[in-house]
Amino acid sequence: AQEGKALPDYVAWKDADDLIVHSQQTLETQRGAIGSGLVTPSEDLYIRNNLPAPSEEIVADRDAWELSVEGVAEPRAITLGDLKTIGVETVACVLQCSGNGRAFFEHETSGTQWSVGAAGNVVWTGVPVRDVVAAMGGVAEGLDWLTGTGGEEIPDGVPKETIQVERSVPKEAMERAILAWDMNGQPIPLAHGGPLRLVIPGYYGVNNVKYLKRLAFTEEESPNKIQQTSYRIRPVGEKGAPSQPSMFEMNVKSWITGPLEEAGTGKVQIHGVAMGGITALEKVEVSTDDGQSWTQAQFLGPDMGPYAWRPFVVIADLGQGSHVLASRASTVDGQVQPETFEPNERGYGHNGWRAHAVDLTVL
Ligand code: MSS
Repeated sequence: AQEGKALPDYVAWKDADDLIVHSQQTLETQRGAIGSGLVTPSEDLYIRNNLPAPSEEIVADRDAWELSVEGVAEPRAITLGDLKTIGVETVACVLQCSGNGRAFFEHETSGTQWSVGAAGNVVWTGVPVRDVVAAMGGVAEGLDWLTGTGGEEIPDGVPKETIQVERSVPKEAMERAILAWDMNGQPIPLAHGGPLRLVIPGYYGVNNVKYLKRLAFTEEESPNKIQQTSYRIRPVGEKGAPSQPSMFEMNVKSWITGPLEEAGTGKVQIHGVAMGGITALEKVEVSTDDGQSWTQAQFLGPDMGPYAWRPFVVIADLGQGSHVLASRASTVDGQVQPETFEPNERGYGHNGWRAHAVDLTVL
């Protein structure tokens, strides 16, 4: 692990060589370790916890975990064991922190200085939220938000609104949301939200609530700080407010994962990963001349669906000297990764291709 920090105990099973340990609660995948990886191995996946992870006890008897479902015609508590009998679906999607790319902003930002590695492509298995809702008589009338509450214990005396991880997303997102118990074919590790996690394909990481203990259809967004004022795109220097855009749908983005520093002359394989957010990708282009000309890249491996990322490759003939390598993704509905991205106070959502470019020296 870089930065001279050892892996924290609760993620001691991770691959230290592929990770950057920013803090006990924030670990990033190294850019070079992403490579052309179609599915991010759990050992390499980034970690972002707003609160310390709960004790391992909560994954001792996974099927006994209880979820309270509210805002449906027949609200009730249901165990994970019983949820498994309602339905099952597998979805591949990018899990990406809202602050991924924060390090590329030029203004000073508070928060973890993520480069590209607060993201991974993950395969989740669980029950579709729409099936759970159907089994409980449908969404009650007039409730526009789907709210998930995390299972971390809130210390006595701390008002829960100030720290509890509870996120609301527009109700429509329930059509593709799942309540997941498996990640990459294994029971979800505690660090990634086991025993039960709300997964909202195409939405930023923060909406994918770990240790899910309550799923509620609500009239309003959660009153908690993490919803009301945090995770909002706000002008530099301004305070967070509910009127500002919340970190829901992810934008189109790609980045090169290799080579990152040096290469020999002759043919060079330039590879990376690209994602469309909530829309499928149309193409990725690569430039080796600082964005003056672009070549269409080839996708590598199978298409795992619109919410997954796609590894790509371009083979280029590069002469000795320095080259600026950049990639630019576009979606089937015409969104194109922009050259630059407007600064925002907390440094969220950066997808500008120029800042993500690589300075390569060909020897
Ligand atoms: N959940 C809970 N419960 N808690 C916490 O803290 N965080 C968030 C999500 N969820 C949390 C939750 C965030 S913020 C993110 S990114 C994610 O998660 C991460 O994941 P992983 O698994 O990687 O660690 Mo930013 O937007």
